[in-house]
Amino acid sequence: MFAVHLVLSFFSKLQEDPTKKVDRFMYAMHLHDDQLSDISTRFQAEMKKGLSAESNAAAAVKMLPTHVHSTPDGSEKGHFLVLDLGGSKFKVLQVKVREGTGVRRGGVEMEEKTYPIPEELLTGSGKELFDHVSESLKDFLHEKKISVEKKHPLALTFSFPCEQSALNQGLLLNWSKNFRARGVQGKDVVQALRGAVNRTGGMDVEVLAMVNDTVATMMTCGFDDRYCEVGLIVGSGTNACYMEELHHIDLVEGDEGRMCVNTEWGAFGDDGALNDYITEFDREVDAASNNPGKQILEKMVSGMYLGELVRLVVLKMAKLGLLFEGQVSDALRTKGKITTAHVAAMEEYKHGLRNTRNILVDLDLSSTPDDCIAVQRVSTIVSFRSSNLVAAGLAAILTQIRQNRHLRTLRITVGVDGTVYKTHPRYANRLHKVVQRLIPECHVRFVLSDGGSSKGAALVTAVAQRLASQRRQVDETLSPLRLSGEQLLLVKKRMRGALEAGLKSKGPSAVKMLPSYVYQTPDGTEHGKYLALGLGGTNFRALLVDLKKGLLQNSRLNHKIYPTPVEIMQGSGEELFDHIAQCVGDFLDYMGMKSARLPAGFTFSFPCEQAGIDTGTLVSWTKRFKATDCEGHDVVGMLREAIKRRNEFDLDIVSVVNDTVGTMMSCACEDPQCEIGLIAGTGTNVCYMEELKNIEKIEQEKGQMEREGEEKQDDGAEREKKEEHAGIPKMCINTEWGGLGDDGSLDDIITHYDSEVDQNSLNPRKQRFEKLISGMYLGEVVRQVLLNLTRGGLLFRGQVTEALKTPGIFHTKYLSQIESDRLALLQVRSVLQQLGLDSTCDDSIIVKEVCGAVSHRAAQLCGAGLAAVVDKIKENRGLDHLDITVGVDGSLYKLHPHFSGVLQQTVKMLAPQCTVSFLPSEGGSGTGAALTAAVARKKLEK
Ligand code: 0WK
Ligand code: 0WK
Ligand code: BGC
Ligand code: BGC
Repeated sequence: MFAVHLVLSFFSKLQEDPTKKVDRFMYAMHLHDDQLSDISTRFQAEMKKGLSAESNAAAAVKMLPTHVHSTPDGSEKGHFLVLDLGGSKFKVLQVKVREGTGVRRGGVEMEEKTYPIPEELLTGSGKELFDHVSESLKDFLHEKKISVEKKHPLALTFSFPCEQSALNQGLLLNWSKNFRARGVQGKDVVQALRGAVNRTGGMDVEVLAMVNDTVATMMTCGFDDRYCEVGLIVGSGTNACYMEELHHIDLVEGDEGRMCVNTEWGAFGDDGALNDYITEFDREVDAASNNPGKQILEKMVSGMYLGELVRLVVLKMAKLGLLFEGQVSDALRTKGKITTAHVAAMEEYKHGLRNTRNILVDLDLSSTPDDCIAVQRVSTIVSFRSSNLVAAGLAAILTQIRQNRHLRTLRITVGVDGTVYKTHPRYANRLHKVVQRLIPECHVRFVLSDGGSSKGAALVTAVAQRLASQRRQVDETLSPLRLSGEQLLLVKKRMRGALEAGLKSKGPSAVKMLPSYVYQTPDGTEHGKYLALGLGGTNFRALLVDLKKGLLQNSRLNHKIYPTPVEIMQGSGEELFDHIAQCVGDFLDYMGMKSARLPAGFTFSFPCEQAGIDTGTLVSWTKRFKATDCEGHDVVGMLREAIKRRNEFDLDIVSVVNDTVGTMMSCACEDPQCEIGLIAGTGTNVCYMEELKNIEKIEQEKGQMEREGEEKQDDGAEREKKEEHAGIPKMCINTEWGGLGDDGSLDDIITHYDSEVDQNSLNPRKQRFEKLISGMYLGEVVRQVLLNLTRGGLLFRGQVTEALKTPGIFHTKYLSQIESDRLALLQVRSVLQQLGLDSTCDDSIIVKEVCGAVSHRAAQLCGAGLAAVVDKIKENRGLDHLDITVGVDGSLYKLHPHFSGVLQQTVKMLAPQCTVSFLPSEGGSGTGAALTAAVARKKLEK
C-alpha cells in the first residue's frame, strides 16, 4: 500500500510545476522583506562600527574615507588622463571636461581604449602588473597622438579596498575578485603606479587622484544630477559609496562638511554577521575561491560568483535526481563552467529558455523543457537574491543619510555601474522595486553611469584641482587676517606706547586715557539704595541696587532694559536724553519710587572727559550713536536737564562712569584683585587702576595725594596685600583703547576689508582698533571678505547677491552661531539661508573659516592690548610677577564660542609674567555705577 502511495506522489510531483520544485529546494535563498529589513539593520550597524574609531579595526565593513568632499558643482574643467583598473575591463581614457554653460550643462568628451590584462599578470608580481598598466598608458598616448611633452594630470580608478590619507595616496588592504598580484597589499598603489610610469619613461603624468570605482561612478552621475550622492557597483565585484557627515567619520580630522565613504560592503558577513543567511552553496563558492572567508556578501551578489552559485545548485539537484534524471556531466562538475553571462542569458525575457537549453547542451546535459524551466528558475532565484541583498544594503545607506540629515523623507539619486546591473535582464527593475518597498520614505532615482566611471574620476581630479586652488586662494585672502606672534607683539608695544602717550598729553592722542575720578575699588563697606542708569552699545538699562555691606550677590533689586531706537541714537541730543529720562520715569513708576530722590550712578559707554566723578564731557560718539549737540557737552548736565524738562521725578546723579569702570567696580566687589575692567561687546574698551603720579595730564594738588594715602591705613588684613600698593594713590583710567590706530599706527595690520568697513561706518578713520575687534564690526568685516571671495568666484558660485551687498546684514551673532562647535554645517547653511545666501557644503566650510579668522584676530588683538595694560601695571608696581583680575563684560566675550579662550591664551603668551584671571561680570556695569556712586558719596560725607 505504502509503495503505491510513494509512486503516486512521485508522479504527481513529476507533474508538478518545475519552478515549485526549485523554490522548495532553494527556499534558503528566498529572502522575504522582513529578512531583508533585518539584513539592512545589521548592515547599518556594521556601517556605524566601521565609522567609529573604537570599533573600526575589528569591523568587517571597513567604511574607508575617500577624501572626496563634494560632488561636482559645474565649475570643473580641464583635460585628464584616467586609468580604470579593477573592473572586468582595464581601460585607459582621456577625459576633456569643459566649464558648464547654464547649470551643469558642461560638456565632457572621452577617448578610451580597453587593454586586456593577461591572466598571469593578475596573479603575478605587482611590479609587472603596474608596468603593464603604465605601458598601456604610453601606448594610449601614442595612439591618440597626445603630446608626451606636456604634464598630464592623471586619475586612477582602482576598484579594490584602499586606506587613503589623501586623495592621491592609498594603501591596498587586500585584493578581491580575480586580482592576486604579489607585493602590492599594504603598499601605496599610487606610488606603485608612479614607479611604473618612471620605469616606462617618455611621458610626464601627475597622479592627482586615486578613487574607488564606486566613487568615480557617483561623481560621473553627479555631473548631471546634483542629488547623486551614492555610487553603486554590481559588476564582477560589488560595492557602494555615499556622502557621509564628516563628524561621523572618526578616522578623519574635521567635523565640517561631508566626505564620500567607500563602504566596501563586499566584506559584509566576513565576521559571521550573515551566517544565518549563508547557504551550503555560498560556503562551497567561498571555499573554492581564492580568498576564502573574505568578501562574503560579494560572493552572494556579484558577477564573479553568480554563475558558480547556479552551477553548484544545478549540480546538487542533478545529483539528487531532481534534474536531468540525475545525469551529471563533467562540464557541470567543472568550476566556472556557468558564468554570470550564462545566468543573464537564461533569464532573458524572450529567449531565456532557449538560451538555457543551449547552455545545458554546452554542458553536455540533455534536458527536458521542465529541466530548462527549473534551471532558469535557479538562475532567477540566485540573481534575485543578489538584487535583494543589494537592495537591503542600499536601504541601510539611504536610511543613514536620511537620519544624518534629520529628514522624514529623502530625495536622492544612486549612480550605478557594473555588468550585472547593466546587462542582467530584470536585475535593475527588481532592485528598484525592492528598495522602494524597504524604504518607502525615500524617493530614490537610479542613474546608470554612461561611459563608465572615468568621467567621474576626471571630475574628482578636477574637483581636487579646484579645491586645491580654492584652498590656495582662500588662504591668500585670509592671510592678511592671520596675525603672527611678532605682529601681536608689535600691537602690544604700540598699545603700550599709546597708553603712555595718552597719560602725558592733554592734547589729542589716539588712546585718550581719560581720568575717571574713581580712586579706589569698593572695599565692601558700600551700602544704601542706588539707581543705576546705563547707556550702552544697544540698550538703556535702569537698575535699582540696594548695596549691603560686602554682600554684592543679593544687592540687585530690579532692572529693566529699554532698547534704544536707531532714530534716537542718531537724532538730536535732546531727544536722546528725553528718551533716557522717559525710561527712568517708566522704571521709577514700575518700582513705585517716583518720589524717592534716589542717588544715581550713570554708566555712559562712550568716551567722556571728566573733571570730576559727577561730570563727563562727551568727547565723541562711537558705535551706533551719532546724536547731535552732545559731543563737547556734559552728559550729566544733559541728563539733569532732561529730567527737569520731564518734571516728574528728581534724581541725585552723584557719579558718571564708563561701562568699563562700572564693570571693574562690580567685579572688584567679588575679587579685590580686580583692577581692570574690559568690555568686548558692541564696542570694546578697557580701564585700569593707574598710579596717580603717572597721570601727568591732570593737575595734581599735592595735598590731595597725601589725603588719599592716609585714609586707607586703618582697614583689616585683606587689605594687607592692597596696602602694598594701595599706599600709592591711584585712579581708574578709561583708556578708550578703541582709538588705537586712529593715528595710522595700525596701518600695517589694517586690511582692505577693514578699510571698507571703516569707510562705511558712522565715524570713518576713528576707532580703528575697535573696528578690528568689536561686535558691531566683525560681521561687516566677514561680509567684506565674503564679498571678495564671491567676486573671486570662490563662493556662492560667484553670485554677488543683493543680500551679500547689504551692509549690516551679517550680524555678529551669526558669527557666534556659525562658529559654535555644536553647529553642523547644515545649520550653517540655514543661517546663510536666512541671510538669503544659498550655499553649498563647501561654501559653508569657507564661510565658517572666514568667521573664524575674523573673530580669532579680534580676540588676539584684544589680548595684545590687554597684555600691554597688565605689563604696565606690573612695571608700575616694580613687580617681577603680577597677579591680577580683569572684570569683563560684553556680548562678544560672553556669547562668542571662542573669543574669550583665544583672548586669554593671547594674554598668557604676550604677558608671561602676569597671571591674569578673568571674572565675567554678573551685575553688569550698572551695579558698578551704584558702587561708584556709593564710593563717591562716602567721600562727600567725610
Ligand atoms: C565600469 C566602470 C569601472 C568599474 C566597472 C565595474 O568604469 O570603473 O570597475 O564598471 O563593473 P564590472 O566591469 O566589474 O562589471
Ligand atoms: C554689559 C554692561 C554694559 C556694557 C555692555 C557691553 O552692563 O555696561 O555696555 O555689557 O556689551 P554690549 O551690550 O555692547 O555687548
Ligand atoms: C572591491 C571594491 C570595488 C568593487 C566593485 C570589490 O571587490 O573590493 O573596491 O568597488 O569590487 O568593483
Ligand atoms: C566706547 C567706550 C566703551 C566701549 C564698550 C566704545 O565704543 O568708546 O567708551 O567703553 O565702546 O562699550
